[in-house]
Amino acid sequence: MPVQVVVADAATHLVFHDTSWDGTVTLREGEEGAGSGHDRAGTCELRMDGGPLRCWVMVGTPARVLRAWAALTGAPALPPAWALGHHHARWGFGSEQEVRRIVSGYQERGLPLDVVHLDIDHYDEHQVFTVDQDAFPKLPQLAEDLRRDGIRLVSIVDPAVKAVPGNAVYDSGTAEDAFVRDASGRLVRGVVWPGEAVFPDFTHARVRKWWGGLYEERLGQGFSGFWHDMNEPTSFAAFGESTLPRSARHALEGRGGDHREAHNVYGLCMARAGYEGLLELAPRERPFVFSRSGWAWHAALRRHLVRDVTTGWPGLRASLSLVMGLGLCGVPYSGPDVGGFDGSPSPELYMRWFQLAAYLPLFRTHASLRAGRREPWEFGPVVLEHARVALVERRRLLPYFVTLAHLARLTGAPYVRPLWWSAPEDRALRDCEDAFLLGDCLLVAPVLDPGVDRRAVQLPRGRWYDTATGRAYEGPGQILLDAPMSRLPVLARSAPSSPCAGRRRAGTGGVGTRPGTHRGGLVVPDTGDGEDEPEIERYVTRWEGRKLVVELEREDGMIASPRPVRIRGLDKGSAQM
Ligand code: NBV
Repeated sequence: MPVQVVVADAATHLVFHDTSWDGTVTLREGEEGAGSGHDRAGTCELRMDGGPLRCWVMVGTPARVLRAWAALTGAPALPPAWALGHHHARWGFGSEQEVRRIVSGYQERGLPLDVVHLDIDHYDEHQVFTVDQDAFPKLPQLAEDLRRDGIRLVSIVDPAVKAVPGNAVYDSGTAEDAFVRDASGRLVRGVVWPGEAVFPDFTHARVRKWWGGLYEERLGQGFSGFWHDMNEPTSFAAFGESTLPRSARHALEGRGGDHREAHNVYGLCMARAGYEGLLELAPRERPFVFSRSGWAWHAALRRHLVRDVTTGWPGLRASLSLVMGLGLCGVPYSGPDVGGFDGSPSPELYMRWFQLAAYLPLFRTHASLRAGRREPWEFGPVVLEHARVALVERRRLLPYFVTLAHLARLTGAPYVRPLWWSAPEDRALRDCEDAFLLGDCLLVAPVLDPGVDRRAVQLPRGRWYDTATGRAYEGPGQILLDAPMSRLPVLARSAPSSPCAGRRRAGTGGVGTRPGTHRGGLVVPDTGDGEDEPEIERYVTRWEGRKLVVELEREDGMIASPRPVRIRGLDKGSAQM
């Protein structure tokens, strides 16, 4: 994604090098003139293999820059509320019984679970848009039973189509002339999971329309969401590049061109095909399509997964920078495979990953075919109890995540923001990559190294409350906080209010607030799905003598809060609602 965000004393700016060709961006650091006043500016050198030399520059505060970026490329899509809960995936569930066993494992232990993902092993011989009838003979029934328990099913969708007559997708794609060809008109064949395969040319509107219609089969099986994988596109190769040949031809929306130009936008165009198909097939539901591969344009489709992150402490650290980086590039919804894709994490690594991901937009445990287990109860009773705390907290914060999803759609601001988001002039914050802001209200300080039970946290300006102890700290500055295995340090900013679920399972819930002066917070009371535009609620807190008053601001004035309000950091009785 050729997007570059620069934070400097003068201002923040975003540069988008608007071409999908391959290229390099070389950044050279400037030099400070050691008091001589002759500072040498840094430089950015761009070399592209082709395409127009076109770039867009947006300047201002980080929030303004991201707002301009969203205005240019479109608003990020709004996920259905269920997609902001906890997802559990595995390559190799292998059967309906195993899926039911895992789901019961969550339920019997009282662990919240919202989504289960089926990987390529549920396909018939790895063929997309099919089901292995031996292992999953009653998939619609399974989907219905899970749905009754508030759990959605997500299906993996790979673009490669088995090149064999009799495969319904191959046959209909052939009739549609949907597959990528070479310059002499022959089909480009590759090798992927189902064996010899061909690839739809998603850069053609007609092909997208055909592909989008294929999701009807998935909806009929009871799936609610879709996970696009292998869409770089990947084609296995013993040597050379594991993708289509550079000479493969693509429609490129009628202009015509080759894979050098189409490669980077292939995943994006596939997402568009799925998204638009779903909008037509199920117009009353928000399409949930997330993708391993994507590109910078067409923000409505920008929803990503951090791919196959390696199990290990460096992988955990990388997960956070990837989610934060994607957010700054206009992809606000993403998340890693908790525990890492391969191998077997230690209980400590698993726990710390789980705790971090509970505060990231996509919260998904997942692992490879031969990797160790990722269920919270597989790491012993202590980890299980700590995982429960993280899962319950995530559910409590669901209305906050829903609000952040709306704010991302309306303003382009990512849910997960670097600490310098509202104070880019604070150089100490600019150096800090091991903590983040979740919206305006929360500062999360994950543990990213083994053997840590206390960590330094760099605070932005303002008053911050430790959510575990209630103790207040004044920023800017650095503090040391306890980070026992049972929890991560999380601080709440004074004054803004954040929506939290009360005892009810999800929904809009109540408002949690902390004392401050004349500050407010936003709550978006969303129905969870569909396209209805909810009215944004703005809450304001103010002191009235020794009483803290929380009110809802409306066009005709202020009214008492219509929602239950929980005040932290105050003696009982000193708040009025
Ligand atoms: O579909 C199998 C895997 C999937 O589990 C993983 O999450 C993807 O990123 N997929 C890659 C293909 C296998 C790659 C080794």
